[in-house]
Amino acid sequence: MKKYYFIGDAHLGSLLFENKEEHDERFIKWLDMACADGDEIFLMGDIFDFWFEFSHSVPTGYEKVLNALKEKCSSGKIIHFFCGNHDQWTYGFLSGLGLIIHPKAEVMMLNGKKTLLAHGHGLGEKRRITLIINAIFESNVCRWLFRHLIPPKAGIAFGLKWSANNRKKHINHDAANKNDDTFIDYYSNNKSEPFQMTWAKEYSRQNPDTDYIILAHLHKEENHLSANGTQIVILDEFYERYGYAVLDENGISLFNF
Ligand SMILES: [Mn+2]
Repeated sequence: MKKYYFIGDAHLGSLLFENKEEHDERFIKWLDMACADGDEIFLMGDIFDFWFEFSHSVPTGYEKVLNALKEKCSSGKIIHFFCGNHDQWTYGFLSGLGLIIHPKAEVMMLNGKKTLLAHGHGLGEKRRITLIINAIFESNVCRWLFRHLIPPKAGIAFGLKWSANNRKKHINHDAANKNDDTFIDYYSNNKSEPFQMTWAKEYSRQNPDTDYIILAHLHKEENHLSANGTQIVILDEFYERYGYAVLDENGISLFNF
């Protein structure tokens, strides 16, 4: 039986963090722990707050984290990288470190259990503006233009700002947290069921042989057993509560680092 570790939404490098280096260090410490104890590591998306590979350069400031990832891969550790909505623009650099890149959702057999894995953005999404933004981000034409026509320095600055503003907007929308300037996601206080959970329940209904569904993106931990017996797990974020999950012979367990 193998032991698998899962982590998502670390948002490394975010302009909203007071001490980015400290946050990077904590992520690397987690990686050390997970690699020492686990067989395979799953990075479930939005590990970076903005990752974009230009034709001749990649974002700076992530060197320590990238070196740590490269070192683990070189030592033979299997590390999966599921693209999130903040770090979906990779064109060979991250796979060059040894990471196994998954641009989309995947179904894998983990310890004989049928497991659906994805970052989770866009799944069951009904908000028009989010669908439009997702389509732009995924468009090959837009990606090519951004990679080749925008100077990398300006592109990265824009990306980090977009990311931080995005989060701030969600915070401001949330009346209960109007005065709270921390890194709280909109979904954390949204009363209705997240689209992703509704989507996952429907997926389980249509694919009742699915044992596990593991997602991230919502910045809020969920652990739900569907009517068909699928365990739906949504990972917590890794910047405040430092959530992560482990899958081994005892099933899935959720922890805080
Ligand atoms: Mn996300």
